[in-house]
Amino acid sequence: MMRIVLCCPGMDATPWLDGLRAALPQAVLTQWQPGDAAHPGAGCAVVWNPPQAFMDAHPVLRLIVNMGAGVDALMRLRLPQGAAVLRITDGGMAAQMAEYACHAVLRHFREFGRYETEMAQGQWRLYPPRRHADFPVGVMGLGALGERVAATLARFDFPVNGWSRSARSVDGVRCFSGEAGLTGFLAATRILVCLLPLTPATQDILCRDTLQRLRPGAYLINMARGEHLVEGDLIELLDSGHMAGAALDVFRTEPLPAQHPFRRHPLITLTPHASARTLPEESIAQIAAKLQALQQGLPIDGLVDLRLGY
Ligand code: NDP
Ligand code: OXD
Repeated sequence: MMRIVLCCPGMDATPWLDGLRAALPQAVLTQWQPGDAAHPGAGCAVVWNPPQAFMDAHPVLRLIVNMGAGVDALMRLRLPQGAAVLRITDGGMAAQMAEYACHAVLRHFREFGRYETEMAQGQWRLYPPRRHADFPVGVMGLGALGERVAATLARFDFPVNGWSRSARSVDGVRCFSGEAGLTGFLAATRILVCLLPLTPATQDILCRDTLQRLRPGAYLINMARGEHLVEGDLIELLDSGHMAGAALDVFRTEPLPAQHPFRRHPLITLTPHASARTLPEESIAQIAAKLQALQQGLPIDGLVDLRLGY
């Protein structure tokens, strides 16, 4: 019998408990709360932002299932020796990421923000049409989310570049990879979309050195993690005129403090970590299907490479 312990402090666990119990009737599912002792016999944990105390209480876990796509918070913990980590792949988030990226790219490219402001001021002014060829987009990260975003943007006739760690091929996308590919990728890109996992190799990657290698009038869309971006560098490059704007969904400190300079910067558009919401129904179905496949010895995707951290 499979014993599963759920740990997601600060979240409403009810839909997850009900959904996992319905999808895995043969499993015994309990919820761990901060202050609890170990739940004996649990070999599998389903977690979101668990504290270190949870891991310390469960040294015999064999599998840790992350309730979201990004495992950076888990990677900061000391995990039980030998435990594998599994994460959500897509789970309905790729379509949401494509919606967010297309909205941000089109809003910038078509100058809708400027028109809205000027109409509200009583003006009526048209700007010359822009050419897609002058606004090449570059997507950093061509995984479950980035690949969908890149392919969707290509359908709007933007030239689209993609960058990943290993070499990839995506229809309609000019693909670059590794450190060696970064220079060409940045030089070919004006609108930069970040969908990288947060790892030691990608932390602070959106800094002065990379952002200033983008084409002049660059625009940044960060939907991945706040720690990818060196915030002060972005503000300097916006104020110097090298960059034309940014749409930011994730921040080094969340919630974003009310007094943060991003809040009032005229060239920055903000959302509260809303670019892709976790969809419990889809995620539960995916977790249940993966646990059943594992029990039958079938291959699954979404196993995290603990050395790479994603
Ligand atoms: P994946 O693991 O499927 O894809 C990651 C991609 O990044 C891969 O293409 C990978 O390369 C590439 N990559 C990783 N490290 C490097 C590196 N050092 N240099 C170049 N490329 C690299 O992740 P997902 O697409 O599922 O998710 C991406 C991130 O999105 C998550 O980690 C999470 O942080 C964020 N996210 C944000 C949400 C939000 O609401 N804002 C919601 C969900 C996720 P390769 O193909 O070679 O492996
Ligand atoms: C995730 C997130 O990684 O919600 O799933 O950010």
